[in-house]
Amino acid sequence: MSDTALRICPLCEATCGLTLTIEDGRVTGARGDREDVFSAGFICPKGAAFGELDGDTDRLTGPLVRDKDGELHEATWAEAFAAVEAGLREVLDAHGTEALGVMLGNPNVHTIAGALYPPVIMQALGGRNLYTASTVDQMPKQVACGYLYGNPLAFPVPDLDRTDHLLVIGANPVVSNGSLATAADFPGKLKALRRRGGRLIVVDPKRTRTARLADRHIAPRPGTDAALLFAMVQVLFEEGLVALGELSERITGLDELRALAADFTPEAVAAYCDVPAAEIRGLARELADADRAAVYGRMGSTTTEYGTVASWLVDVLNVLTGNLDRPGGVLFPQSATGRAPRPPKPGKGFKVGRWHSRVSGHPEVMNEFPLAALAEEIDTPGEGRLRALLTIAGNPVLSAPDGDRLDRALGSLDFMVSVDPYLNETTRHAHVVLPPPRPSQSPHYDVAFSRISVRDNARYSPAAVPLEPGRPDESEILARIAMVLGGLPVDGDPGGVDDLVIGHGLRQAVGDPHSPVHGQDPDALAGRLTGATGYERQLDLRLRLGPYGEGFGADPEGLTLDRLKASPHGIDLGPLKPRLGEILRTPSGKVELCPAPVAADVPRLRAALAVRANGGLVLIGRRHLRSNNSWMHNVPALTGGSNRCTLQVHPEDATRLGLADGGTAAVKGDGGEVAAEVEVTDEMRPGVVSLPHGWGHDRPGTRMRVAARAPGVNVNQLLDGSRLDPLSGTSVLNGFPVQVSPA
Ligand SMILES: Nc1nc2c(c(=O)[nH]1)N[C@H]1C(S)=C(S)[C@@H](COP(=O)(O)OP(=O)(O)OC[C@H]3O[C@@H](n4cnc5c(=O)[nH]c(N)nc54)[C@H](O)[C@@H]3O)O[C@H]1N2
Ligand SMILES: Nc1nc2c(c(=O)[nH]1)N[C@H]1C(S)=C(S)[C@@H](COP(=O)(O)OP(=O)(O)OC[C@H]3O[C@@H](n4cnc5c(=O)[nH]c(N)nc54)[C@H](O)[C@@H]3O)O[C@H]1N2
Ligand code: SF4
Ligand SMILES: [Mo]
Repeated sequence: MSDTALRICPLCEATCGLTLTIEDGRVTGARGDREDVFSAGFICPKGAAFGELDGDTDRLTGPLVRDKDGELHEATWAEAFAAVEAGLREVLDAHGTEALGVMLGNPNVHTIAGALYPPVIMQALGGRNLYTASTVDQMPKQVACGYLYGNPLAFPVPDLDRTDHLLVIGANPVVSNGSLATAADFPGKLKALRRRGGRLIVVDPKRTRTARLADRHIAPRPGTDAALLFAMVQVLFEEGLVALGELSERITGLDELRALAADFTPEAVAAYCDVPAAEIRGLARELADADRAAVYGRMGSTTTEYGTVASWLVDVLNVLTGNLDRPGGVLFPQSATGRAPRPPKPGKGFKVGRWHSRVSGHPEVMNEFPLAALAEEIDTPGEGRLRALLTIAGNPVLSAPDGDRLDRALGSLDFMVSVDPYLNETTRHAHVVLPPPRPSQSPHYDVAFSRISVRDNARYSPAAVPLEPGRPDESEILARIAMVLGGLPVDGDPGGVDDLVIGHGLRQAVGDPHSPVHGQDPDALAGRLTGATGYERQLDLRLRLGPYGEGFGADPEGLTLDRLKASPHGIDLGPLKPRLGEILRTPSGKVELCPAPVAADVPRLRAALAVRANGGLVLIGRRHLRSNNSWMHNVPALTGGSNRCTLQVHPEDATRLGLADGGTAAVKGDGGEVAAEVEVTDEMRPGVVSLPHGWGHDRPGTRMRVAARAPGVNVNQLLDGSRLDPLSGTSVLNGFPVQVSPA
């Protein structure tokens, strides 16, 4: 018996709609859903392998619990939850809240459960030891947006369908399919931009697949983008090209910015960036000249030595050219599950450092400490040491600096719980592993990515394959953990967690004079929510009270979960619209163009300009279309073919270093040494080598048999965790020094 079901792909940020073929409860095929309102049939090899990934026989089907001899064995769900309760309670009772750390990994932004329950878990715990993948990723952008707009989650995204000029800084969307700019078929949109006469310019030390599509490719020395972007700002001021348009009344700090940029002339930065001054000047003039332009930066701009400064300057350029909050420029999406628009008002502004980490004194940023500091918080003795850890959808042994140290630290914990479908490099240390069901058995709504989509839309896929009786979904798993941390018995009704969240949300809404339900009875409103499960009722609440919602009767045509379910290919909510006024929550109520904490980091950059490059090699990362971070190397459909974990080296460097294509190189960094196969390619810029992350599947005690056969090496072993962007606590993963020699 074969059947089809629609499912939004959770495997990257593009959120493509898939049509799954299902036979006897197994996914036997996946193709693009041509009727999907957002992706219109686009699919990539990962989406096409959804069935293989979903049906991977190494996926855990039930929980694992560590016995007294230290061995993991299969257990019932009731036993596993009881073990979680006992283990966490013991640590918390003996050592207090601060003894438990929480690590949230990337797939949390790809699940409903990951969107709805981790905040409840953190609140129930009341602790200050949160670590996430953000500090090996986009945190610099969040900090920059926090200061500029007063809201660290307000990301302006490039209006890909309408722009005339796209300047890409350190992103490779033809391979990554886009990030912090959710667009299905990003490659197609870049081609369409060029077809309609627009320009694509890529700044990347490597001639990537995206760079090959571009009108122009500029290859700076890694880590120098902040200086290059500053020089563009300087040119805009110097040549009278600043054109704020309607933004002129809505910004502060223009004079301070001009003064700060004054000495970053193209000539002053050219040698540091290794880009001719005339080219930098040209970049600025072309940007100013374009009718509608967007500057867009990603990993190559954020995970660098000056990540926050570079991320800030990306937005500064959009402001100075009048392209912020304008069609064809960069705009703030309006998510259907976000808050309904509020009248503009000044906010409290963005602050970091409300508390500091125990060992290195890192400031908290958005309640988080740097992921790079997790190991030291566990293995450094003393009062307040982390003794227990909860990981949800994370594999920091491979994704964070110095995996060997973290690996040892995790092995020393009194108690560790992992919510993860695999027994991998990280979860192998857990005392209890709680696997979520397969993606085909999980519902989907992109709470996170609808905040950053290049076109507003709402799409919901219910689970395509029913859960086995007694099997908890990921929402229930996380709700039960929240119950333990909140002091409730773990075997109680997990729906109570949803009721609490819903009750809290409704009480806030009825007390809010701008809400359509102001003054109404929250219990009566709760009774009107539909949805078969707690998370569905939460979703219904968010949709109803959101910007497109029916507001419990206020707009009878508006969105509800039922309406969304009646549109299985999704609901298109139109192109992005200007809405800066609703976004701004800075103390001044304006875009604060020259925030003091960012300006305070500029002398560090200025000092770097004076230091001549020593000619040493630096390393950058890369991604592969058939992979995602560390967890897709166990699927034969996505891993066959030649070795992908190679050290890419420019021919000149290869000759100078005595490296042969196909030979082995020893690569050494602050944190250790790895040996990798050499791939000589002139796509690299001289002086720069590249190694992908997410590899190194050769540790014992994992259960990923395919991955273990071609383990690759862990690039993050080359780091010791000390190189951070100081404003965001984000690791420098791109542009760090290495030594390379034949092995
Ligand atoms: N050197 C270097 N390091 C990097 C990067 C780089 O470019 N270079 N990139 C960084 C970036 S951008 C990121 S986002 C991080 C990622 O860092 P992590 O989030 O730590 O790593 P992932 O490999 O994404 O691990 C995801 C984990 O979630 C599990 N998982 C998959 N699906 C689900 C699910 O539905 N539910 C649950 N509970 N678990 C699930 C997987 O089995 C895996 O254990 O890595 C960072 N590390
Ligand atoms: N196929 C695939 N897709 C993915 C992922 C994956 O692993 N595989 N991971 C997902 C995740 S978690 C994320 S965060 C996104 C990331 O999405 P992207 O940021 O688009 O992906 P990267 O490949 O990290 O691209 C970073 C680019 O920056 C360049 N770069 C490195 N250093 C510098 C520098 O100093 N300056 C400049 N200008 N450029 C530099 C690199 O050469 C690279 O081309 O991708 C997502 N999508
Ligand atoms: S591009 Fe991303 S969302 Fe689309 S099919 Fe591929 S992995 Fe899935
Ligand atoms: Mo990421």
